[in-house]
Amino acid sequence: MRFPAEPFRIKVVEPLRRVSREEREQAIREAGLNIFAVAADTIYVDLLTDSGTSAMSDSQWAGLMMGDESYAGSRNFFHFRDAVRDIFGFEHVIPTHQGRVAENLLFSTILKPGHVVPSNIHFDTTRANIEHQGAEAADLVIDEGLDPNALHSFKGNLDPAKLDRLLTERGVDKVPLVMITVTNNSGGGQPVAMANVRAVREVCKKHGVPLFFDACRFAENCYFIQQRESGYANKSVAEIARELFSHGDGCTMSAKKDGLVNMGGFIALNDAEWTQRLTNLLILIEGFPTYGGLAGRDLEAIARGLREVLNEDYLAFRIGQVAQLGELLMHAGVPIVRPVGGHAVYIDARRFLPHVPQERFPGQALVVELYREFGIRAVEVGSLMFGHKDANGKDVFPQLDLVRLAIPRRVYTTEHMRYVADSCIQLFRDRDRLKGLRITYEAPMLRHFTARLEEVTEEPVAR
Ligand code: P70
Repeated sequence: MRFPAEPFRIKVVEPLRRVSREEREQAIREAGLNIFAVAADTIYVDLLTDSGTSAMSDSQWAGLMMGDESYAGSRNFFHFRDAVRDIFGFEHVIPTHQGRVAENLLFSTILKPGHVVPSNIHFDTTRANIEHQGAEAADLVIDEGLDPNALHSFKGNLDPAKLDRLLTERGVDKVPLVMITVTNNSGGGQPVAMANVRAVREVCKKHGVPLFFDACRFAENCYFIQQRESGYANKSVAEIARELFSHGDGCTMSAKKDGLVNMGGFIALNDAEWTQRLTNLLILIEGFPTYGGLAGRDLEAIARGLREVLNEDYLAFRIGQVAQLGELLMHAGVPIVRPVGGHAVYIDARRFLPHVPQERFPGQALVVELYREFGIRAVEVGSLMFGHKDANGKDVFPQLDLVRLAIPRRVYTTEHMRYVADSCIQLFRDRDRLKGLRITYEAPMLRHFTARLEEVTEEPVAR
């Protein structure tokens, strides 16, 4: 497929050291076959995450020099607040140092044990912050959103009928807000349609419940609306964003994604009373309301990044680059989740390694081999990340074992992507030699970050 070439040129370069296969072999062994424990310096193409890994523009770097580090009333706060107000349309803007703090502030202010918060699919940190309050996180994505092969233009949509049922059954007193994650990261970076947001809004209105967005990848979502939803082809992405957020009462945001910065986040909302309560807690845990855990220069970089991310030449390149990686893999028969989402390509590890059963972590086996052979870092989103033992000590596995190739923004060239595609294709041809893994150490929670594993040499038990 063709897509617009990079709408930027390179002014500063960060050299990449190519290390030998032997060096990588040693590094991954010492890391206990856990990619999180490998030194980033030994990686050639790092696709662990698109979060906090963007390249800033010359304007953003220049903005850093304009940082006003006054404790209160920094000029950069006003630039930041005005950018958020212009783009999202919410009145009150509360800076935080990253997305999960915005979530923590919001949920610890308004949630009580027994509450339930519906979303299309909550991102892990969002779910964890809800559960931390003794509340329940309910995922109500449309059925197609859970099927890796269902071709649907807006697989991130929240099912309004499921939402209506939940609100009727639980009662509005138990549901202080509804959320929509754009794009739906946990479902593969799939977009949500404007029509769906309107339908969800109607259900919320009927029951009198506020609607919030997890806005991390809002520009990518709005670009998909422009490209795919009827009635939006002639609207700018900025106009679409304004319309999208006009249906909500507020949002949480990790600016590490579509803010095009390496650190930062915020909450934006219209309700003055909630703002007051959130601000009181902000001062306790993050800082004064005009900096919220960030330096003045960081606020300036976010203000500029939020405006830049709406540039449509950038978005056409960005979405095209990710889509092209997906197409190269698909054409070679590598099983991936379809359609390709906004920020990442997901490989279906169970179909890639059908001879490795789920209890032998096919996704992680693939991640280890991509690093060992090619110096590429991906992340497992499957049995290692989500598997756990039930009350009887029996293993419970998720439906899907995926490997995510998340693409940092404005960082890698098209040739890097071709290298990634060629490497995955070569590995696919050699897949029969890959072995399953077994855990030798695991922590009681969030085990994937610190687990240690080893290769299993004997034949896996037949199931
Ligand atoms: C990712 C990172 C972060 C995130 C998100 C959504 C929809 C909130 C947050 C939290 C996390 C990650 C995963 C694997 C490896 C490295 C990092 N997503 N909502 O890559 O924001 O990180 O700023 O607290 O996607 O998907 P923050």
